[in-house]
Amino acid sequence: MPRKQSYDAGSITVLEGLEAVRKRPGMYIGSTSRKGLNHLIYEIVDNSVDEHLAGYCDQIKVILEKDGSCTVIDNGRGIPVDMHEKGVPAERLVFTTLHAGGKFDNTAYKTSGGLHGVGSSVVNALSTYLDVEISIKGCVYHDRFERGVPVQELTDGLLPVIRRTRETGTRINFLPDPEIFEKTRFSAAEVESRLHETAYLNPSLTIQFEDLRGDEPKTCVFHEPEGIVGYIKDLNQNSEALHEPVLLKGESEGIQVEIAFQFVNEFRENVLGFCNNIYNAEGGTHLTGFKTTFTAVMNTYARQIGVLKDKDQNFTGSDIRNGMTAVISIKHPEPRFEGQTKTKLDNPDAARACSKVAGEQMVLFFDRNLDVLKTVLSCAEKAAKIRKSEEKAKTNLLTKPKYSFDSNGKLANCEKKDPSQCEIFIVEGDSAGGSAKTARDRNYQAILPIRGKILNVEKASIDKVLANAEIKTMINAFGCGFSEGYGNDFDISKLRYDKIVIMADADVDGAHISTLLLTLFYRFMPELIYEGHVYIAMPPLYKVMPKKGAEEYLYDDKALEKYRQKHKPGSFTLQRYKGLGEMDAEQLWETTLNPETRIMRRVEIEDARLASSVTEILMGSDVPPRKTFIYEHAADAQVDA
Ligand code: TSJ
Repeated sequence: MPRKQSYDAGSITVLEGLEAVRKRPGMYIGSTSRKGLNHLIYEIVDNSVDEHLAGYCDQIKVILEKDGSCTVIDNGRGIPVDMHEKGVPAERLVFTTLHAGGKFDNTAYKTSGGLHGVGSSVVNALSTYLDVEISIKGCVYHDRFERGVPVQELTDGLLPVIRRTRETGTRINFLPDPEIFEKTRFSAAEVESRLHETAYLNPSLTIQFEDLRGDEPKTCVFHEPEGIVGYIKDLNQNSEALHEPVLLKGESEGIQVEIAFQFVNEFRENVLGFCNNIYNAEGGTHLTGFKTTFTAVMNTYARQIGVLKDKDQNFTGSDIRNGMTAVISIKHPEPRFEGQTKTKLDNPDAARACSKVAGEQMVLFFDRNLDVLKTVLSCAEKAAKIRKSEEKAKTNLLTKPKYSFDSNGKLANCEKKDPSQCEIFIVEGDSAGGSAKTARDRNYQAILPIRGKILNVEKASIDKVLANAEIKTMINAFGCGFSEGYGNDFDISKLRYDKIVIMADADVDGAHISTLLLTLFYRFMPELIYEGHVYIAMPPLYKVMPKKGAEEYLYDDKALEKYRQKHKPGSFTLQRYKGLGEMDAEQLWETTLNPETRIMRRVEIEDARLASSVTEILMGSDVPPRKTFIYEHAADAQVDA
């Protein structure tokens, strides 16, 4: 059992025993999947962000090295290296003792901090090696650990100096341990998007990102002096904005509150919450506090300026947020989280603070900006009108016999009824759908062919979404309804399939269809993704048939390149699959249907968030960003067990 002891005036609780971390890594970093892997970087970077918040660091650099390791460098004060108790440098304690935070202790104040807030010692325990260079007082000090154990010899109990410097700061280089992680390749797209987010939330910080793993090194710099206003502009860059972004800022009960919002000409809301720089996927009290007050104040205005008459009912909260993009960022000294993924802020004082700041500041703004007020209220009017027709559409959908899920004759259902054993494949195109129907094991595999491009739910009103034949068929087939804002009719316990597999061609159109589907699930059935029911099939691009030896499927161009290096030209024939439709039933069974041999990838909520944000990119005609996105995601393919 780890021993709990106090030191440092009782402000931090120390748990010894990194072995506990290696035994149950999931407890400390959530999972050992790619998500957990990327999390290691954030745990380290958060320390530099803390140094920034303390006022001593304005540059952070994150490098994905060619050898698969990651380097994080900051220009802060440097982790203290002087002697701490029992002749150990203070820095050693940072990396070898489990810090308070997360489940163990919530009293230590930390302004930044990861999902579980356990920090650098956990990263150290889960790394093959972790190398440290600290620049302080004119010297660069060196330390090194292997699987959490110090291997650098000390001189008189102190770290050796490896060179002199005029700078100060900390540099960490670590390699995630393949014994711990299922996947050891960091996702550049995800890390990049998270670093960009951090830059938006910390306007005076500059974050440099380098990915040296590919053939051409990639560098980008994130510096966002406009803060969350810049974030709002970014989120809305492909939408028609109806006014300039609005910033509401203030402090209450020791909680700093910043809210930025902007309405666009679209039928959707996108309200993101952050506490201490951490995204709250499940929302929480800060969002409810803001939303409640925003609704109340806007209804009052609506009556004042006559948009609502005495006899009219109030607008609903989602009427009023129709078209809204908002970021709510608070700094809280003692955040507490709850929910399925511990990402829902739970502090009641955060609701009060956001309500108070929003209420006071929005009145100051709208009293002086009547044009924006009218614009926002006209979005609410449109939404209310649609809500009424939508209520009709909903009743229509619900009055249909609930269990006739084959509403338009295309679903080829499976014979088993036990959801835990059933799978449904959503297949692009009728011809591929036909082959899949022949190839499947009809005992437990259902096939739902969908035709061409499905509706982009980000661009359509709810009644259009529900009127869409493919979407209706999917909702009916899954059996659990859909959720939309607060009108939550979604019931995951009714789900008829354990796995929902998106099966699209390995090309740009296929990727587009996958993102549209992910966006649909993300917006209307997010629990499907939260609970891990959604998968993406990874059909191969090539089949190689050597004159001697076994045939092989190759899943990307890199694999083909590798194969070509190992096999002489002329020693094999190459078949290229332009689409799923080109595979015969047996090939389709082997590559995408048979659980023993297929390759598919479970979708995580982060993928869906990204998908939702790249839908626009994929819609456009510019090929390069699409290629990166697809490639990035293809690289994580694995055989599903
Ligand atoms: F996670 C980590 F420990 F590995 C790590 C820490 C990684 C990186 C990239 C940076 C850091 C880090 C820590 N940067 N800056 C600091 N600052 C301190 O640890 C520090 C320095 C001075 C004082 C002080 O009170 O004088 C206090 C602290 C916490």
